[in-house]
Amino acid sequence: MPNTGTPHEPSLAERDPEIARLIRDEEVRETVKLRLIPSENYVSRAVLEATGSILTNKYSEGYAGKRYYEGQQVIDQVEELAVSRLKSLFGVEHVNVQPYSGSPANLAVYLAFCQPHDVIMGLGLPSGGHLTHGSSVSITGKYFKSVPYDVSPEDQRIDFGEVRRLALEHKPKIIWCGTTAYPRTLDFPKFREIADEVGAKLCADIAHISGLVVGGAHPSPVGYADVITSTTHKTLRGPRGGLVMCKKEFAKDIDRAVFPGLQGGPHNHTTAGIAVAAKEASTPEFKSYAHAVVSNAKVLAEGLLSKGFTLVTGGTDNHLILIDLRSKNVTGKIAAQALDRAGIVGNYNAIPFDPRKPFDPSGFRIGTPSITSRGMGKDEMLKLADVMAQVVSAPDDVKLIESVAAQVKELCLGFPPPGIAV
Ligand code: DSN
Repeated sequence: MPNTGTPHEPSLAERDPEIARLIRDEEVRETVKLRLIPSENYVSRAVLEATGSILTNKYSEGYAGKRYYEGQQVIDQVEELAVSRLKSLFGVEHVNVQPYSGSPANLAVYLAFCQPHDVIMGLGLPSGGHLTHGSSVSITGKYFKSVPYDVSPEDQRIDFGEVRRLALEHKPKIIWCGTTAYPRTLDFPKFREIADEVGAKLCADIAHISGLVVGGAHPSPVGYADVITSTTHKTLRGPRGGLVMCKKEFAKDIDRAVFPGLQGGPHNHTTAGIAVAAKEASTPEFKSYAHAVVSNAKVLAEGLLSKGFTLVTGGTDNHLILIDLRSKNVTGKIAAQALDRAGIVGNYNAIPFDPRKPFDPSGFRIGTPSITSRGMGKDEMLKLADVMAQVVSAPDDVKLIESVAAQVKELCLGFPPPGIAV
């Protein structure tokens, strides 16, 4: 049982009823709505307990056995357990579990391997890349010379001809392979070939797919990438945090970059939550979950196609679907807001070569990690495609949206999410 304080201490509800009520409101929202944002998920009760523990009280700059504060008898064990579980889960030689999230994990990679103004390459943001892979609005596009590669206009898949041509021309220090809005399998061997040809380090950012990778539902970059980064809270189903994994030869550079290069004390309560998530992710049940995430996404994609939706790349290989709403004559924002009112929560998103602006783009991004964590399957995916089509074709129809919201709520109540007492 978690320590809930001494009996004379007020509970959260007594001490701060406003925050207690807001947490309860969010629990209700996460229960009665279909959460389709592909980077979100539900953590288990066990992960929640570890993350909400008194381990938040301790400072522990440094690494196990080499800390700058005394009193690490317990924290060293927590971090060592997290690291050893992650090493065997991913099959890697070294793990740093201290990055506060995915962006700091990626910044640590730059700090370890690059000097300011070095050339770096990553998938462009409009093609489904991440801000920290060299976007001009990110520090990574300001402090480094970013040469983005894109997807092909023909099939909207990564254009390896262009990756190779740009790499040969610009000789990047690092090449990122990683995505936030790309529905297809990443070809790590192909990236490796190009990185070898130009002497670049290959950095795989598997934040979105790390749960699929460890569950065997997406190929692993291990053995191809020099460095692998990830968040811990997406398909991996841990608390919000970050990881950098690498070969032993880069361990010192990566560790120095994370601390003292970028961060101070690690968030030990998060480390404990990640350790629990790593234990959960090593089970056969998690493997089934990872495969179910992908099969649900495929069924949902087929359902959407049958309702006349256009999907970027024509479908999905992973947990994510990017809808091009132009054929439905509605913008991403209008569709996203109408669907949210109907209890179907995704995010408006740019599509490749989007003629519209990023704040009001043509696409809508959804994914199946959260609804699969609730145990939903094929029937629910087909129902979802059906109600999505209804809402998108009449985003101003208040009566329809109320009716869909009621159906969604009923559906959701049949699939209680992990970690939330209904
Ligand atoms: N914000 C994350 C996502 O939604 O994909 C990426 O960092």
